[in-house]
Formats: sequence, structure tokens, C-alpha cells
Amino acid sequence: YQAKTPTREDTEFRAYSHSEIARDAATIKNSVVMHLTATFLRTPASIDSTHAYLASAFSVRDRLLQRWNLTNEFHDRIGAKRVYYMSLEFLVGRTFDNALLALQLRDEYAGVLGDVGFRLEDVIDEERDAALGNGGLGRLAACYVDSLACMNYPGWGYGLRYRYGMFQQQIINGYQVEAPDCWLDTPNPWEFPRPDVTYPVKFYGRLEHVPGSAHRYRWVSDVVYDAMAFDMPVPGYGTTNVGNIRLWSCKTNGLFDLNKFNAGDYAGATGGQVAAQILTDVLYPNDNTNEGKELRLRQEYLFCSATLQDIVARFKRTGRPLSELPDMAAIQLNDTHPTLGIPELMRILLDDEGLEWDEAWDITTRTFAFTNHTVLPEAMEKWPVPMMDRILPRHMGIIYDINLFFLQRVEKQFPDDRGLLRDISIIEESSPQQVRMAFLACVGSHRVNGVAAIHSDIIKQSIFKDFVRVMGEDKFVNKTNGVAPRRWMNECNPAMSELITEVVGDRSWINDLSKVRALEARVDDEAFRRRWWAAKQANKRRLADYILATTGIRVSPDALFDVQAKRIHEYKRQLMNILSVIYRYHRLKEMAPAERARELPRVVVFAGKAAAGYWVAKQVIKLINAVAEVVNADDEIGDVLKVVFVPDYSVTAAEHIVPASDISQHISTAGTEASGTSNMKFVLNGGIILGTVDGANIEIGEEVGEEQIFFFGCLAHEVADFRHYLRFHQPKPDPALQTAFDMIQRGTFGDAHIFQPLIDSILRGGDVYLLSVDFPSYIEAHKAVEEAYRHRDDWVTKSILSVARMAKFSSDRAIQEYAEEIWNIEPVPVVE
Ligand code: T68
Repeated sequence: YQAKTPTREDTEFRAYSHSEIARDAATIKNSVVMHLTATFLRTPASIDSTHAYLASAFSVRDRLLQRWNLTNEFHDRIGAKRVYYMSLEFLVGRTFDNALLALQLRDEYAGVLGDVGFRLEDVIDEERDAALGNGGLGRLAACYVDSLACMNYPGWGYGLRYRYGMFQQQIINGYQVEAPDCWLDTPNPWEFPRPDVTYPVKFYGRLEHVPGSAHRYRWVSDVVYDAMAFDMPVPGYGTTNVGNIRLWSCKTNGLFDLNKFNAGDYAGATGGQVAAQILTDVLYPNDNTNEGKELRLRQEYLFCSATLQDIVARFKRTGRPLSELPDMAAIQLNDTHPTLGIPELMRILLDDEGLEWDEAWDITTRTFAFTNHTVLPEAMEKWPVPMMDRILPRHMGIIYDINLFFLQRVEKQFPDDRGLLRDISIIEESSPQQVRMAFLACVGSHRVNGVAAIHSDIIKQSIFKDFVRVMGEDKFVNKTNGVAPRRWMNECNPAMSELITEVVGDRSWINDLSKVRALEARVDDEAFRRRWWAAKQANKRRLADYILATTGIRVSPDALFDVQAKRIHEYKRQLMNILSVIYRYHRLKEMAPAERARELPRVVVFAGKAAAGYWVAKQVIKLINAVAEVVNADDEIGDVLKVVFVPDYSVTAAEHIVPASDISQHISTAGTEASGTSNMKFVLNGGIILGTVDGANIEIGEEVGEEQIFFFGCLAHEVADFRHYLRFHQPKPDPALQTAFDMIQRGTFGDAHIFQPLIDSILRGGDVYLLSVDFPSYIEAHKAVEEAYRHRDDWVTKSILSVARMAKFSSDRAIQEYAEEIWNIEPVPVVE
């Protein structure tokens, strides 16, 4: 690849793409009207808010793409090393408002839209979420590309362009019902198709050894699909840098069968096309469980192959020797889902490029690093060897060789330890044999990290214990998660953000969160505290409206808002929460009216999706809704207790819910939640945590101070003993928990037998998540919360101090650590 010498036309081209973004109302209006008429064929009479949104979004996108081009051209030109964040999930949410804020054009667009008769807020509401992720892991990826862009790091996300994102959740008769998320049925302004960036991806077939070589094979196969790129621009706030998420869509490679068509077999003629499309049709809706389906394996491989081909092709255009790939590219594996990137890079280097094994392996391990996000055994990815061998025969061979060389090394280091070889092998000797993807990722990477301090310690003592012995402790590091202050403060909480801007003096805190420390100085300022409280109340009124609109339930903004919003999973213990609500309801019912009137009014908000096949989680949703129905209809109770299940939790829903919490619950059994990231978001919005000593709760507590967090429950190191005991002994529920069971069993919330399996999971199923152990201290912690909330002054102090001390949990801090300690990349502000 040789760049051509610039011509006069090139110079003009560049002058255009380097031109400042026009900010005047006339130019903006022009471009919006141009899209209304020319892109969407509207007349003044036929403009609705959908098209007002689309036209303004396309007009913003024009400006972004201009900067996008400039950014990538610049990084190419200076030969910057890039990081590639490989993730099967990017839970981006909406982009329009985020882009307006980043470009600092929000007021300008509001003005122009006002001129044509629309309110910006309504227009923003027309956008559908890009929900290409399940939960924490996918949203983390979105925050990380945001930080890369804002901090001027050269880097891209790589993922899949699912035609159907995370399903839409409806609640019917109290049960979750899934509906498809057809997010691409309307035009998507935030993607840019690149038909010229398309790679063939092979499946199945057979191998031919290349004579005279040790490790070179030809992979012959008739099943070849095409992966085509779509680019999603990632606007950087306060910089001209625009990041990118490159998403692959699977299509056919001439698989329209003309012979079948001519013979009248029309369905058969397009069968190949259908088979190809399926690969990027749906996001697997599992959070923290391994699905293990063949389609998922093919999806993962399509993703890895296209991505690695693209990275290698871009590298080769620099003209450098392949040995320098690790100087130009760092690849981060977001959990094990993209691990096939490791054998795929080996395949490219060995078979396509003709390198020797040792050199190829050295390049590969210096390029990859791997993040683990869970310790739950059911989430560990394993693939049956026969399946892998059939679908990806070349990769199976490479994995065998990687394992062979690795085990030889282990044997040399620890001779005669057969047990160690068995335990550490990438191939599990089960029937059938399985490929352990976490082990493959670990062996093929130069760094392995967990996502919070406690989690990084736990993985060193559990799943990677043997690897620490063999490969040394330095390979295993911690990178505590973070979240993007752009979306999770500035965008979702304008009221609080204005106060922070006033205290800091300008908006610089949005890209430098350490500046929020300045809030500490205002904590004794009476007037400021009143305004802080008022901002929270405004957010609570907004959430109350949202609750009314989505559920029909009316709640009082003067009550304590107590929120648990996250995927429904047994380890996250929504069941413990609703059982405590039942107990609270019981207590309220026992009280005399005068006594009840003195109780602190509370709104308990739940939100979250259950994986479609996760029966227990779905029963928990049903129980929550059954309790809500009874409690909310009870006139004796009124506003003292309301229970709400907000349907269809999403990034956009979170942007309404998070800023409005007084307390939020992060109550996983100690040692099970790797980090959590919503815990950070809630505290960054002035909410207080009621939580267990788990995940990032621990570090949040260290930062904000123990007075600012309500901890309860057993500790991670105690869990094994409790579990062991409960395997052989029935728990004896304390009176509060027993009361809750009794109420359910009496039929207070409808048909008791529907919920008996949930009770049995505690009483007869070993109580794996230790609800019976933690329940008493959980109830005590609730009392402490109530007591504290009654002292409004102290409460506001806690809230202000918390926000002031949360700088560590910006994804900017996390990305800087990754950049400096794992990727070895530097920020490069784009200059002309
Ligand atoms: C989450 N993991 C962790 N997994 O549970 C959470 N799993 O503690 C952590 O904060 C977050 O990752 C970010 O590090 C997930 O969200 C999944 O969604 C998932 C998806 C597919 C398969 C397995």
C-alpha cells in the first residue's frame, strides 16, 4: 500500500473535511431541511417528530462523519498504535443526545427544532436504543469506547451488528413475555455501511498439509460467508476525535443458487442466504450463563475471523514486517466470547503469511490481553471438541498444538505432576472432551485482568490458581471497572450537572472527574444543600412520571426511592429484596393506623430482564408483580409502601431511573458479582448504596467512606463454609423470613403453589445464594437506611460527599490504566 501524492483535488477534499463544524442556526436549519426534503421526502405538512428526529440525526451524523474521517486518516498518517476492543456486545443505547452534547450543539438544534414546531425532548424520544448487549459487560464496552474517544486514544470497538438486539420485555399477567427488538426496521442514522470492507469467512471443510512445512495447512471448504462492516461513530466530548465501533453483518457470498431457481425451487435458491443471515440475526440473551449452542460458536467465529482479517489487513498497509504487529495493535478480549481470535490470528500468520510457529505465537501473545468478568461456573465457556473439530477443523488443530506446547512447558517446570497437567489443560478430559475457552484466552494473552479488586484476587485463587503458579503472578492484574461521566452524569442528570459545573467553575469535570472533589467544600453550605436536594427531587418527579406512563402506578416523589435495577439472576438476589418487601408489608398491616402514618413512605422499584430460558428468574418477576398488585391496591397502606416493576429495562430506562434513586440495592452473595457498574452510576448521581461486601461496592465504600454506604451480609471468605453446611442441613429461617414465607403460602399474593419452588430453593435446595444467612442483617440494614433518611441534613451530606469522592469510577481512569499498563498506547489529539 502506497499513499498517492496529493493532488489539487485532494487538497480541496481535505479543506472540506477539515472545515470547522458550522454552528450557526441558518446552516443547521439548512441541513435539517435538506434531509427532511431530500433524504425523507417530507413536505412542511408531513413532518412528524419521527422525521424531525431522523433529519436532525442525519444532519448531526454528517458532521460526525467528517470528523470520523479526519481522526482515522490522522491516526494512519502518524502510524499510531491502536487498541481494538473485541466484544460480542455493545450496549450503546441512544446516540442523538450524546452526540449533541459532545459537539456542544444541543441548544442550537433545540432552537432549530423549535422553529419547525418540535421540542427537542420529544424528538430525542423518537430514537430507539441500540441494545446490542445483555447488561454490564456490554454496557462496559460502550463506556470504554466513549472514554477512548474522549481521551484521544486511537482505538476501535469491534462487534456484531445483530438484526435483533436485546428482546423487549412485556409484562403480561405479571409474567415476562419477550418480543423481538426490530431496531433496524426504521433507518439508523448512527451506522455507516461499508460494502467495500467485506471479508470471506469459512466453516467446515477439510485440511491439506502444505508439503515441506511444519505447521502450514490449506483449509478447503465450500461454506464461505461474507462479513460486511458497518461503522458506528462514537462522538468524543470536548475533542474533535471521533471513535468507531465496527460491527459485522453476515451476508451471502454468491449463495443464490441459480440452478435451483431455474428449476422452480425458489425457497431452496435462497436457502444459503438465509443460513448466512442467521449468524448475525440475534444477540444471545444470556447474562452470566453459557448457552453452548452451535450457532453461537459460528457467530463467535464469524466475528473473530472478520475482525482479525481486518486488523491484519490494516497493519499490512503500513508496509511493516508482521513481527511489528504488537507495536501497532493491542487486542483486548471482552471475556472469552472473542477468544477464537487467538487461533484465528495464528491461522492467518501460519497458513496465509507463512510464518513459523514460534514467531507466530510470539506475535499473538504479545498482541492479546484478556478480561474475565465472572466466576460463576455456569458462565464458563466450553465447546465440545467434536463440534469445534467439525465447524473449525483448522482451529481445533491449532488449539491442540497450543495446548501441547503449553503442557510440555508445564511438565518441564513441574515434572511428574499428572494432576496439574490434567487441571491446567486447555482440553478438559470429559466425555466428550471440551475446549476450556478461559484457559485458551489465558495462555494466548500477555495479561489477564479481573474487573474489581476482590474479583481479581478471587480469580487468582480459583479458576487461574494453577496458571499463577506456572506463568507467574505478574500476568494477573486488576482493572477496576468505570463508567462514562458523559452519559451517566452530564446527559442523564442535567440538574445535578449544573450544580457541579457551578462549583467547579466550568464543564471541565465531564472529562476530568477528579474535579468533582470541589463539591466537598460546599457540603456545609445550607443553600447549596437545599438545591442539591431539589435536584434529586426533580429527578424523582421525572421518574414518577415515567413510572405512571409505563405502569399506570402513581407514586409519591416525597417517598424514599429504593431501587434495584439489573438483570434478574439468582446470585443478584432480587428474591431476597421482594421477601423483605413482603415482610415490610406484613409489619405495616399489623400496625395501628396512627403508628403506620409515622412510617417512612417508600417506593420499591424493580427493573430488569430475565434470560428467556431462565425459569427461576422469571418466577421471581412474577412474584414481584404479584406482590406489587396486592400492596398497591391496599388502601390501608396507601403511599407508605408502593412496589413497582418497571418493564423493559434498557439504557434509556436506566437514564431515567438512576438519577432518581435515594438508595439502590447491590446485594449479590459475597464473592459472586465480579464488579457491578450500576452501583457506580447510582452513587455518581447522589444515591446511596445498600449492598453486600462484594464487587466494586467494596472499593466504592473505600472511596466515599463507610458513613456513605450501608453494608450488610456475610463476607466472601465465609461463603464456602455456609454453603457446605446448607448442603446437608435445612436452614432455620429467622422469624422475619418465616413471616414472608407464611404470607406467600397463605395465598396472600395469589396461587401459593406457583411460588413454592422459590421458597424451596431456600429451604430444600441448599440455599446456594445464602438468603437465609443474610436476611437478618439485611433487615437491620434497611432499618439503618430509614433512620438515616429521616435526618435530611445528614442524608444530603452523605449524597454530596459521595459524588465528590467518586472520581475513581470514571471509565476514563480505567481506560488510562489499560492504556498505560496493558496496551502501551498513547493519547494523540487530532491535529491537521
Ligand atoms: C458482568 N457480566 C458482571 N456478563 O456480572 C458484572 N455473560 O459484575 C460486571 O460489572 C460486568 O460484567 C462488567 O465487568 C456480564 O454482564 C454477560 O452479560 C454475559 C454475556 C454473555 C455470556 C455471559
